[in-house]
Order: sequence, then structure tokens, then C-alpha cells
Amino acid sequence: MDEAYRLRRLWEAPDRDAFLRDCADVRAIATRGELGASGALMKALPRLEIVACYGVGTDAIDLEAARAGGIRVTNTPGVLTEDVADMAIALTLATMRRVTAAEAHVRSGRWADGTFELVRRFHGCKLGIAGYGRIGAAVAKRAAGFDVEIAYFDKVAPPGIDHRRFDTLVDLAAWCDVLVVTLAGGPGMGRIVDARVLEALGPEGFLVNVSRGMIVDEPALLDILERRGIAGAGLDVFLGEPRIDPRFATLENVVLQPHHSSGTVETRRAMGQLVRDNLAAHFAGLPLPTPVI
Ligand code: 8YV
Repeated sequence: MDEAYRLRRLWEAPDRDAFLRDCADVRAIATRGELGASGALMKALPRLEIVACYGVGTDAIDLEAARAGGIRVTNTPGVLTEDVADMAIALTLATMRRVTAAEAHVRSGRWADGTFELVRRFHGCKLGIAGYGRIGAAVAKRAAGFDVEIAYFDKVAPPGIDHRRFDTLVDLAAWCDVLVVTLAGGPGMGRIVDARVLEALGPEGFLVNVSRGMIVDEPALLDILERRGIAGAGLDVFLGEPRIDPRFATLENVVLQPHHSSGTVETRRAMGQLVRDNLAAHFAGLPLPTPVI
């Protein structure tokens, strides 16, 4: 990036306002999925032409403001799908088999005092997938190898998919043993996994979230986890991350990740390349490889 562009690093600026006053000539923003770009930031950059997002989710980018300002937006779809699906399966297994708690048992020396408690099995269970887009489909593909029964919730039935579709998240949660959330965040998606969905999942059910913290009613989730109203949760995303609610760290029935589903060397390299390819295409006047708008 340094060779092709004059870079200004907003996250290093001690005084954001002073930094932005000095950015009148900035034509592009490169940002991360969870940071996005606000309408105010776009307005502060009068020559802004494009926002290139290092991530597939653009819920933190003010797309209305971008549209109004004639600003293009790109993201990095496709290249991270398989990694996020891997993490969904990893979190599902880790949560149901209590891998991290069992490991702590071994490390602590308590094994000699007694074997670890029995856990729950993934294979052969009922898997509910909330959101059957690219990532949801990749989760289903992997899960088929575990002989699970699969059903999903989505607004539309993707063509050629035989799995049972539920019209509501509550019905899917009531049916399944583990609910994996791969829905995209954005307007209208806030807290759609609410207290009713969590109650429907019930004391034997597990929740896995690899999409966005805003999708889940987090206070309701913490409450139900604390009173064992669901069996456990595997979470890669949180409200207010990276400063997450400290109550999560006190729970034994959760496995927590630092929003790291796409965090492999290979995928991050491909995501970075796609950001550079979109910027290069824009400034060369060529079609954008992966436009959002
Ligand atoms: C992050 C993501 O963008 O793709 C997304 O939507 O949330 C992630 O891949 C990644 O952590 C880089 O910030």
C-alpha cells in the first residue's frame, strides 16, 4: 500500500478532529468490517470516492451516506467463507464437547482427582442454521460430514437446497440442538436472536454466533446463560467488541473468540489483496471486482 498510495493512519492520530482537518485531499478509505465508516467520517472527507472494506460485512458502513455522496463501497466476499464456516464448526464442537473447560481441567492437575464431566455430542444432532447465504451453506456442507440433521431460517429458500426451511427463528430454535448464526448484520437485524429465540432453544440447546454481536440480544443471552436456560454458547462476535461485557468471562458454559473467524494467514492475505484490487481498479477507471455499491 505504501508504494501505491500516500497513507494517513487514522487509528494512530492522537487528535481525530485535527487529523481529519488535514485530510481534505483523501480519496479513499480502507477500513475493517467491524470498524466500518460513519456518515460523519465520509462527510469530513470532501474528495472521498471509495470505501474499501477489509471484510464481507458492511453493516458498520453508512451505505445511505455513501449512496448520497456518490461514494463507491467494496467488500471482500468469497475469500473468507470457508474460514468462517470452519470457525462455526470449531466453536460448535468446542462448546458442546467443552474442549476449553476440559483442557483447563487437565492443565490444573485436577484430572488426578477425578475424570471430567460428561459432555454433549455434535454428530447426529439437529443443526439449525440462521442465514443460508454463502457462509451458512459452507457450514451445512461441513456439518453433513457429522451426519447431523440440518434445517435453516432465511427469508428466501436458496435454489436447489433440500434442507427444511423454518419461517421463524423461534421455530428453528425450538427444533434444533445447536443454532449457528451466520446472518448478515445491518439495519433491521438488531437483536433478531432475542429472548424468545433463546428460550425456544432451551436448557439443552447451544448457540453459536460467527456473524455480528448486534444480531443477538446480548443482555438476554447473558441472562439465560447465567441461569442455564440454554446449555452453552460459542461466540466470535460481541456488542462493543473488543471491550466485551465482563460477565462473559465469568461463565463456564461459553467458548469465546476475539472476532477471529477470518483470521488465518491465508484468508487475511486474500482479503488484503482484494482491498488492493478494488482500489487499483477504481483509480484505473476499471470495473470494481467486488462492489457493494
Ligand atoms: C473482519 C468480518 O472484517 O468479514 C467480516 O465481515 O467481520 C471480519 O472478517 C475482520 O476481522 C477484519 O477486521
